Amino acid sequence: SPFGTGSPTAKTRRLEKCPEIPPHLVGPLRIEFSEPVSLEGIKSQNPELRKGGRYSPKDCIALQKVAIIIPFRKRDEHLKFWLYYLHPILQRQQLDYGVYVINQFGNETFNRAKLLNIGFAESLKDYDYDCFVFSDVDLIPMDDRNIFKCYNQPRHLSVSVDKFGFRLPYAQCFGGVSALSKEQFLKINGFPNNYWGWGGEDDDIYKRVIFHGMSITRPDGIIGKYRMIRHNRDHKNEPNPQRFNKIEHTRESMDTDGINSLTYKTVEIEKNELFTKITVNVGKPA
Ligand code: UD2
Ligand code: MN
Repeated sequence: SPFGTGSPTAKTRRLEKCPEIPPHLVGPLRIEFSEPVSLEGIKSQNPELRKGGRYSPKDCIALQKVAIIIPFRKRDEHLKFWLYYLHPILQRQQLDYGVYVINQFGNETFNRAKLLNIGFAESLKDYDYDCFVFSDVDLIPMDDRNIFKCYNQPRHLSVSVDKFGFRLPYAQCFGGVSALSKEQFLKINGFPNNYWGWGGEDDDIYKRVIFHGMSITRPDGIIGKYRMIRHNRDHKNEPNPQRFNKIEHTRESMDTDGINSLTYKTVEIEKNELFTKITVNVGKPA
């Protein structure tokens, strides 16, 4: 050939960035929880996953490195459905991602926001993530165009959940599933560590975002559809009676209570095939 050594082979060709719009998305998805799913089945359906629930596209360079952080205790059935539905979606979204299940050790009161802070810190020990998606274990997107990535402002992904009649319950709602870049997360000093039990922590996080001059972006109500697996309130996650008082004081507390004051003890790190499970002792309410 007059053009030198010939066309580049698969081995020597430099990968290009993945396209802004992932080409294999399908749009609306059928999500149901009537048939149980098995971990073995999920493994065989996702052969390209690496240890610890890691993946990166092989044909292009992912636009973002995303850690997905799930606060967890005794929700194994929900986690199976989450893994069953989310792994294929995240691969179609061409993300370089890892799944981190942050499991609260012991039987003290649950602390969702502190577990999320721990997920941020622990996932960064694993890989140089630049985006963090925080997701409840029981929330499954109904449309794969709802991309698990970060935007120029913090993003709320679970905007129309079936349990709320597919509507945003209130304009400041930031619970469920959210995405913050590393920079956005550090700007708000992460999440509060002192909300024990159910409720309030999501509103505190919303206020941190607003008080730091940022705003919330959301997909539209069609792309942002979600199903929540039906459940009862868990033992040791009763509504926190202090939540109303605490969210009145976010402005004063946010710069001293957060990722800069986070303390915990790691109990165990398990790199499973479908996810990394990090069991942590978060302590108990003071
Ligand atoms: C709402 C919010 C949630 C959070 C919570 C108040 C939405 C859609 N969800 O969810 O983000 O703000 O209110 O705290 O707005 N978990 C366990 N084990 C437990 C307890 C909790 O794994 O024993 C985890 C699990 O990931 C669960 C999440 O914490 O999905 C939130 O708890 P929930 O599902 O009981 O709260 P819910 O549905 O009212
Ligand atoms: Mn729930």
